[in-house]
Amino acid sequence: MNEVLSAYGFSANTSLTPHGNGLINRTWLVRSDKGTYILQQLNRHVFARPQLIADNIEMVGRYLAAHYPTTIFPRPVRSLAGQTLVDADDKSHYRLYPYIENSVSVDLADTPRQAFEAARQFGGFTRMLSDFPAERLHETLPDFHDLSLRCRSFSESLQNGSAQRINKAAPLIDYLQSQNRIVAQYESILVDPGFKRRVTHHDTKISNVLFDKQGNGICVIDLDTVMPGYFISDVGDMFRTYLSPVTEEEQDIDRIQIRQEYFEAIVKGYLLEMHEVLTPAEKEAFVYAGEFMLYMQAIRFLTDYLNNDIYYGRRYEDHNFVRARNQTTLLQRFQQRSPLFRKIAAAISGQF
Ligand code: GN1
Ligand code: MG
Repeated sequence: MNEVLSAYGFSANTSLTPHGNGLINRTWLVRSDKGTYILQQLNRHVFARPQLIADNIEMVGRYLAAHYPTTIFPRPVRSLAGQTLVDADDKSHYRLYPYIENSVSVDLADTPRQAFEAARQFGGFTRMLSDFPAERLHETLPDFHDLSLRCRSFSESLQNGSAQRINKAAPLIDYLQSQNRIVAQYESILVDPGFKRRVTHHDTKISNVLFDKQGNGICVIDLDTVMPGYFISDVGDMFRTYLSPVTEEEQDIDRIQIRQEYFEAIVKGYLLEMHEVLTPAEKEAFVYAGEFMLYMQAIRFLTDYLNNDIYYGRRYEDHNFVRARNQTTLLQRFQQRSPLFRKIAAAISGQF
């Protein structure tokens, strides 16, 4: 770590404290005599080509600076040698961001207003970039939200995974396999000219938005997975992570619930920015967005469970089983509300 800190010119009396709770990268708050920063170590098994991320951030940053000069967009701090990524001896890559003073981040949405503000930030991000040619961005994680591919990986884990775990997860496996119309609908979106490939964030959890002390959204952060994609990824991941009062880590399924006011807040906040950008076909797909992301996350956790936790890791024996069961329960509870939510989304959309 010292070699990394000295690459940025930090002195010996610099303190590092772990920050946030992402599953993939490692993050620290850096306090130094030069000021406060955020340092991140990119997971080199997941992001095999970190230079692509740095290029994307540069392209997006330049476009926003030229077209929306007042927008806040945290760009990486360069090392003394002028690099945006610093290589360490252990082959991992680090980058540094300025810490935005007076910003607040939240780990779990606990008011509908936070959900609204976050949705507005993610919607605003895609809207500001709606004239930027999305295909110019690199796919930092190829096929990241390709549901067909995730299903094939799930099928492979049923062939080659742990027999004991397959047995234990049988009810979850049966339910998820019975829902393959969610995959069929995704495949029809791929060939539907009404769905556009847009600049999509792909990780819209609430901790990826910074708020000010009054609770207004300031900006979105964590641009590792900004790539061309569909709006259902961003809206769906907001439903997945803001609708329930408990996270994907919750073991007690009775506590997993769907909060209707949060659904309304996300649709309103997102449409406030995106109503002129989204096509009619996309506006009809809000509820599908939730099913898409919940289904994908349920099968990703379950696949990893069957493959003995090689991707997400685990802190206890059945951790990924618990996560998969949590996401499957949330999917089922979301589906129970779908007819009502379709009406609500259509009504909100009609207000713009
Ligand atoms: C990972 O690292 P984190 O927590 O931001 C994953 C997301 C999942 C999420 C589930 C690159 O995100 O796709 O939705 O875990 N990111 C990657 O918690 O796989
Ligand atoms: Mg992330």
